[in-house]
Amino acid sequence: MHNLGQTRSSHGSNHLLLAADTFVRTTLPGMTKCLAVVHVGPALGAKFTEYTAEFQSGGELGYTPAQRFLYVTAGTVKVKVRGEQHSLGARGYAYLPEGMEHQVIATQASRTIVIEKCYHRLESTPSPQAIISSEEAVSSHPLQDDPGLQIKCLLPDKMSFDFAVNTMVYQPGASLPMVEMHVMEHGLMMLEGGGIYRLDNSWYPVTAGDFIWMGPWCPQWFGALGKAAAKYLIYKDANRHPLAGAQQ
Ligand code: UGY
Ligand code: MN
Repeated sequence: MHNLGQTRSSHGSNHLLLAADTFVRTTLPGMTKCLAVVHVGPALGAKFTEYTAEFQSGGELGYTPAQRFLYVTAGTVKVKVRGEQHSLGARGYAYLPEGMEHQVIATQASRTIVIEKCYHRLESTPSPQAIISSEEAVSSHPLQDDPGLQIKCLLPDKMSFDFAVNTMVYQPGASLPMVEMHVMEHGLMMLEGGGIYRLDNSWYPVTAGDFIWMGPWCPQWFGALGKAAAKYLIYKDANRHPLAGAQQ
């Protein structure tokens, strides 16, 4: 039905909310039988890019010059790396370090969230190794002792990683315990349920399928609504000095 120009999508000075009705598909270099919905990237001031890859059976991602993290939301993909082949189903994920040759091929119609970031190496810290895993294999912990808000950290808590990717699950009525304002930026994909997201000075109703970008120090808060848990996958930069990358 024609929506008369209405959408929940919104573009603020330090945040972006993209509802699925405004997604535009494109092909990135090297992709075959695969379309990308690019949610955020340096064109907006972000220091990473995040996109949804929608594969036909046999579809494949192209080359990236950066680190790549992928999380499967539907279907099954094969990740070929270091001469091995791994099959990832829904909630499976992979971290591929910068410069590590690999292939990602869908074995059926599939959808993955892809995060890519140029690596910021720390002198005297070895670069991270590839990780192939599944969310089920990761244990959760509550945020600030609230059992209604559970976090899973999908990447190791090590200085060699310059970003983190977590899942956060809120029982109905659970919320962030404070309005956060921090140097890190976020890319967030709502995976299940919904609620109200405060971004800067606006409060948005959000639901599964929405994408949110929060720039550095964007005021942020979330409360889950409805009768089922709300869950999101969230990226944040991590473990680097705030002056890293600044011009002399
Ligand atoms: O890790 C975080 O900064 C997270 N608590 N932020 C968020 O959920 N908006
Ligand atoms: Mn945050």
